[in-house]
Amino acid sequence: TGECDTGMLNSEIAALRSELNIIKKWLFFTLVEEVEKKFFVSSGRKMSFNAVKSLCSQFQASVATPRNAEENTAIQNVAKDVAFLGITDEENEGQFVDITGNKISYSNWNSGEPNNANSQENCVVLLLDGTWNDIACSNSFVAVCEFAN
Ligand code: NAG
Repeated sequence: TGECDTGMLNSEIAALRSELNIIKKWLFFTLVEEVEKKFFVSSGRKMSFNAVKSLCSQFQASVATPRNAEENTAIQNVAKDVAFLGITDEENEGQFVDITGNKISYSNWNSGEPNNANSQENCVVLLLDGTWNDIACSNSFVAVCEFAN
């Protein structure tokens, strides 16, 4: 009967849900750093800033942009190497903005940075020690994307 079919479907849905939850936990445990409102994932591959931007947008994600020290550390943990952040001063030299064009309110520059070396550094990388350096956008660094949670 219809009732019976619905019962079978409901228990099948419950079984799939619980299976998905286990897989999600496993993925997060091995690949993901989660903070309050977002999570960070790295492809582990190095590429130019434009390539990182298009890679992240393919997954409806954004380039990792730390808004506080906790997020900065989370990106560091997931990247395991020097990684691009979603911050540039391509529009106005010395005015660092996020991907949406908003002025950043948190920063963690290395001492002496940003220095716009050779007048060519409009992108930002997270160094291994967690501090930031401005760098040419054409250089290749690890891609880290952020997803809304
Ligand atoms: C250079 C960096 C530069 C940084 C400087 C600090 C490259 C290509 N250039 O090696 O961004 O400001 O060190 O001393 O990595």
